[in-house]
Amino acid sequence: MTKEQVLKVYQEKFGNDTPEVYASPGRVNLIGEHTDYNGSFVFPGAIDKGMVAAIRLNGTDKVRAYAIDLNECSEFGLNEEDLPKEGWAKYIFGVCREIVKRGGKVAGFDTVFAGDVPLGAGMSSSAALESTYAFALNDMLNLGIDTFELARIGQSTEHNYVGVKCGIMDQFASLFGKKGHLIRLDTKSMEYQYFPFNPEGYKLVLLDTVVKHELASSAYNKRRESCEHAAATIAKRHPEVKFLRDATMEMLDEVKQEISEEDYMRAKYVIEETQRVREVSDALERGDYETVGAKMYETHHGMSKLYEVSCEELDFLNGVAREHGVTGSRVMGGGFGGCTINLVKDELYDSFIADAKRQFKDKFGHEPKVYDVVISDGARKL
Ligand code: GAF
Repeated sequence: MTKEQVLKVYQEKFGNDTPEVYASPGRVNLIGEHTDYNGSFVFPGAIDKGMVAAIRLNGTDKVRAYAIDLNECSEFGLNEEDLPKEGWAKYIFGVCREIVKRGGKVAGFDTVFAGDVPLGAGMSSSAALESTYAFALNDMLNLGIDTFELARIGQSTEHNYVGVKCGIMDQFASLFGKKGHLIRLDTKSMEYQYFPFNPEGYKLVLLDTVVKHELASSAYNKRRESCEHAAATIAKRHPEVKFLRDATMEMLDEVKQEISEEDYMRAKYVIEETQRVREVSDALERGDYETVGAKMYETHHGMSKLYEVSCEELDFLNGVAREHGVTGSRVMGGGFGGCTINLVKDELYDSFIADAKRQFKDKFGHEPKVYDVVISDGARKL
C-alpha cells in the first residue's frame, strides 16, 4: 500500500488528523541460515516488500490499532497485563512493552497498517511489523534508542510475546537494509559490512511453496535448544566456546558420545554453514557466483538432511532447480515451508520458472508463487 492509501484508511478510521507514516521491509537471506542464534554469520538484504503504518499519538494511555489486510481492530493498554488477544496485535504490544522495559516512555497512539510481505513465506513479515513500530515510536517520541537496540526490541518481542526464540537477523535486516546491498552480519560481534549485490547475468528469485507446516515455532525453538546443548557440552572441554560458531568439527566429534544423534546433526550443520558463509563472502568479493550457487545447494542439503527444516515441497523445488542447471537454490529462512531462494542465469530464468510452475502443479496441485528479489532500503519515515 502507498502512503496515500494508508493515510486514507487512517482518516476513515480515526478522523481527519494527520498521522506520520513509516515503513519497514521484509528480507531475503543469501546464505547463513539458523546461524544467527549460534553467534555466527548471516547474509541478508532488505526487500521491496514490507509494512506501512500511519501512526499518531492520541493523548491517552491506550493503543487503537487496525490491521487493514485482515480488517481487524485491537485496543489495548500499555501495561504487562494488557496483552491483546489478536495474534498480530501482540507484535505491536510487545514492541511497546520492550521499549518500556528499557526505560522508554511510550504513550497511547492510533494506528493503521498494511503489508505486502507474503505471510508464512519465510520473508519476515513479523520482523517488518516489529521494526516499523520500533522505528516509528523511537522517532515520534524522541526516545534516542540506537538502531541495534531497536533490532533487539523486535527480537525480544518474538521471545517474550510471540514465543519464538529467534536470532537477530530479520530485525537487523529490516532496520539496516540498504538498496542494492546485502549485509554480512557477524551476530557475535554485531559487526557488519555491506556488499554491493548486482550479479551481472544472474537473477535472484524466490519460489514460494505457499505451504507452512504446523508447529514451525516449537520446532524452531527445539533446534535452538539442540545447538545450545551441543555448544555447552563442547564448552566443558573447551571453555572458549561460547556459541557453536566458535566450535570446530573436531571439537564436536570429541563429544559425539555425550550428546544425542539429533543434537550432533544439528550442530554439524551449523558448523558447516558457518564455514560456507565465510566461503561465500570470499566468492562474492571475487564475483564468483558459481561458488556462491554451489554453496547454496550445500546449505539446502544440510537444512534438509541434518537440520531437518525442509519439507517435501521445498526439496522438490530444489530438485527442479538442480535438474534445470540453476546456479544455486536452497530453502530460505526458518524453513518448514515457505520459499526457496534461487540464483538463476538470465538465459535460464524463463524456462526455469515455467518448468518449476508446471512440475510443482502436477505434483502438489497448485503453482508456486514467484517473487523477483529487489534489494531495498531498511526502515524509514515516508
Ligand atoms: C527465522 C528467524 F527469525 C531468524 O532469526 C533466523 O534464525 C532464521 O529463521 C533462520 O536463519 O527467520
